[in-house]
Amino acid sequence: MLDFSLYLVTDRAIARRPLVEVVEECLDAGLRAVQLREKDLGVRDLLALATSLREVTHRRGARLLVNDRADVALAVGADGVQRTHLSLPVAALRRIGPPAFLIGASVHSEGEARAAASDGADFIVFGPIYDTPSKRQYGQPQGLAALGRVVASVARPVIAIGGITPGRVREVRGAGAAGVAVISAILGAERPEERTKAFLEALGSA
Ligand code: TZP
Repeated sequence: MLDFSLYLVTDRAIARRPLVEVVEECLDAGLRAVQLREKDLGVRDLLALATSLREVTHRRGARLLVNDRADVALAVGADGVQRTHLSLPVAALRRIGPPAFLIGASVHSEGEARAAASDGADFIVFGPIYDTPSKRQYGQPQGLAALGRVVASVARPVIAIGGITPGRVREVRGAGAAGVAVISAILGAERPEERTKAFLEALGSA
């Protein structure tokens, strides 16, 4: 079981203020898990940002996962890695990670979700569920019915991503999602901490 239902995914280009500052406010509002996902950053800048995020998450007992870069995750003592189809396989991540290292798998189809679950990923992030400007490159939104099929086909928690807002949490949960992953609805908000609270209330974990 996951100990979080709201998973903030970073995109510093969307944040209206320095990313670490915004993430800290969200943590103070009750956020329990952050995924560092800054694909354009060189490894040293990524490491510096991961170090800062590790500090602010650790101070509040919150989770930090790093997208793709297991080396950076391990170097800063992050709780886990969020893998994509281009990342190290789950078995290799298990070998290099500490015993409780969390491995999330980002997938875009039911087949990928099944494969990730049978490889031993701890949880699945599936999307985009709705249309989202941040992810047009992944094609058409998959919708709630596809989310329901993924949930039914894997014995792992499934987190929904892509265009999620507090108002959509109920239907996403209704389709069986264990939680939601969010970029723009939080980071792009004028008051990210208020939006975080709105998500947590909608998720019933405020
Ligand atoms: N993977 C599928 S959709 C997406 C990712 C990383 C982007 C989600 O961003 P937003 O702004 O929460 O729709």
